Amino acid sequence: MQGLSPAMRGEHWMAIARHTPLGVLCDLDGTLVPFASSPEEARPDADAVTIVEQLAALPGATVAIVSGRPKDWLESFFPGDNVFLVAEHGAFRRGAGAWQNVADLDPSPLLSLADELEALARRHPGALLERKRTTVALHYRNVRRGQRGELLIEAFGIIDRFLARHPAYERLEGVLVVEVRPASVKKSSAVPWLRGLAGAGARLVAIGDDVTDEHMFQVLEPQDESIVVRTSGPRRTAARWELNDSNEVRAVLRYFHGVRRGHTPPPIVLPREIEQPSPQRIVEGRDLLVVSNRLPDFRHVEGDESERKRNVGGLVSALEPALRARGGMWLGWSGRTVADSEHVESGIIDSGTAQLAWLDYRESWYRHYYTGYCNGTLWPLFHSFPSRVTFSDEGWSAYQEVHEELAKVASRLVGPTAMLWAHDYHLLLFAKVMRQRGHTGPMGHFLHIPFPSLDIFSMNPWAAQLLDALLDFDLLGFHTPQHVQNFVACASAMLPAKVAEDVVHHRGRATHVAAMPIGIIPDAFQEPPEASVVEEIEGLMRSLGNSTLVLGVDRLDYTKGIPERLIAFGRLLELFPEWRGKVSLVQVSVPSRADVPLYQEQRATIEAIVGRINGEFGEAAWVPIRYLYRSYAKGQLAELYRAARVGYVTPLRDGMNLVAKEFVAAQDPENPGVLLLSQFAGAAVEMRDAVLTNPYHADGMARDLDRALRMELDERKARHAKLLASVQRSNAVTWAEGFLDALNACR
Ligand code: ADQ
Repeated sequence: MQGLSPAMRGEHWMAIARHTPLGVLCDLDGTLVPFASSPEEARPDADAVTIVEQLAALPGATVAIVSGRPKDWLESFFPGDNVFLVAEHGAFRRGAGAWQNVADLDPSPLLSLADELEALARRHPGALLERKRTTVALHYRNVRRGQRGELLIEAFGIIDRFLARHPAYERLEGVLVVEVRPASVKKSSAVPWLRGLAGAGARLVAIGDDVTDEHMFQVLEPQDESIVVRTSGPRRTAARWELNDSNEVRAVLRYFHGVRRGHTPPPIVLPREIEQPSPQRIVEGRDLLVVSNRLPDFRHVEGDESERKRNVGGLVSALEPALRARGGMWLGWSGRTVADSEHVESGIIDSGTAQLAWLDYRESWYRHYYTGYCNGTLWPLFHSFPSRVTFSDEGWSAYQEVHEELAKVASRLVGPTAMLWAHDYHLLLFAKVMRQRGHTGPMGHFLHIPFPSLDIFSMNPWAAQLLDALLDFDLLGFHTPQHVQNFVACASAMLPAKVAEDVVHHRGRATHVAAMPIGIIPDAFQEPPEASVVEEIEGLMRSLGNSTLVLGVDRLDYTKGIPERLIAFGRLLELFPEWRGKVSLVQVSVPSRADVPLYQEQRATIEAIVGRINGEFGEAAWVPIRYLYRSYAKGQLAELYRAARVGYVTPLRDGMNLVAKEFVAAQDPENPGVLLLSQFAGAAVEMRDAVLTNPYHADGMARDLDRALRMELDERKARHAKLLASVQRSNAVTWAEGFLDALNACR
């Protein structure tokens, strides 16, 4: 039925308009009524009411207004009972008789949520909270674009906490509104209801603009029609037809009325057929595409569990508001591999937190691209571990091939002027392959790991190609000024590129470079812990003989300096025997890249050192080191951080290190722990009030640990207050918004 000619389209709609029984389900806001700056101002005018009432009055036609609005409000516009009403997304409905309460849910838990969201809305100019009987809706249409991110991140925090306690509710995002409502109540329930009221053989036409209207579209039957109203621009839809705005919706309803009354319709607007996107094709006009190796929150991911968890925590929280506010999408690897002989699948899913476009990798890409060039070449090289680097031609070929494939998918997903943001060492060639495909929109890259010095970087046989490709981006973001300087030094030494302040000129293009240290969402580590979490961590402390806790938390990776940290802890027990029996180190390592031999070796090395130190110093009632090879949920980590006297964060090299920031955020300001931080973590640039240490020097680190353990409360409080202020000021949301603003400004 796709691709009807104009004449056939006319006939098709004429047949529908004449059909008896005909049922129409029409949304109000954004559909029959244009959006206004506040929900109070958006109300059906006399024209809208008349059109609906006239159509509903005709024999064989049944019309329901299906809205998220409260029932009394709807009834004030449509008092007569020939127009059927569905309020609060289906919680209440009025057919020919009295209102029915369909949901029958106790709305009282929503009251405190509404109070909290209202208080939040008051702090954000333009935000507005709408309270309904069974739902609350936070409208942010009037909040300035650059400020929506901060509002949303706080709002999602509040809502997610509520949902954890009240699973019968769900969060639903509409057009610049986020709503919390009973999960069992959806507009889809109106469809069978109206079908029953319309009578046997009915054809239904559902019209709406919002994601809540998609629920109706999804349950229609083949004889029915669905029309999406593009009030807020393009988005993915299950609808077959589209209209531009409420004027066109009214014109179509008038047309139905006219045809059913036997009039020859005037020159009319008819719904236009939507070219249905294939799974790989999305409507152009989306203005932001984020590309990273791993997708956030991707349920089907196999393999490296740790990286998925990591993505879920950090980057996705940072980028989610930006993606939402810009109608963006996220492209990356599904985590699945297919045999080289098989077709490479790609597709799109809605994860609930973001719209995700995924791509499977060939097995040879996994081997040569992911574990090869990315994690066997670039990761150790960029962390200045040249002895761990392997170079292979196959790796470099696969690196280019995966970029080509990703570019092919990306250019189907967005138009040539969209903004693209690529992440990390997996995607250094991304701008180049996109430019080759004619992409003209702004493109930025953020490197999450360090950029090494010239002598190290130039060991890479393809160093010049990488630099040349990086200069196809408009903006390159790094964690620290040192990483920026290293990049600029490499570009000026290895390419005929000219550097003027923070701009590198090459091949007639200008690339801006900047240090933009990433942050965390501090609130996420400051929430009061759940009782079960407190119990679990208290149990752990008891098992340590209630000694003072020194805590290490990392992905298991040789860059994190875990063996060096354990050895230095052993030196503490030798150099300062007074700590024996009084202090324990808990090292939590989340499994990572576990199928790479180097990482397996790390694990064995660590376990051997733990065994040696525990064997040497351990006593019946005291374990010096507890090694936990597992992942923890955020709430558990926060409670562990709070329980620790020292945050022992000593990577040999790290782009930033978020654990350092999380540790600070989680502390009790009245009795904070001390952050012992490697001078080689990017975080050391901003966190000068930590105790900085050199992880290569075991005795020095043991002395620094002793100092941290002995630090008096006044000094701990003073250092913590300054660290916390910086963690709060420069957070994940300001980082993401800052990057996107800078990228905008490049053009
Ligand atoms: P990573 O190398 O993964 O990130 P890091 O910044 O410390 O390093 O982030 C690790 C994350 O994993 C933290 O959010 C932490 O809470 C979490 N995590 C660690 N151990 C865990 C465990 N056992 N259970 C649950 N969660 C655990 C890369 C770069 C860093 C840079 C970040 C962001 O290598 O230098 O800071 O990206 O840019």
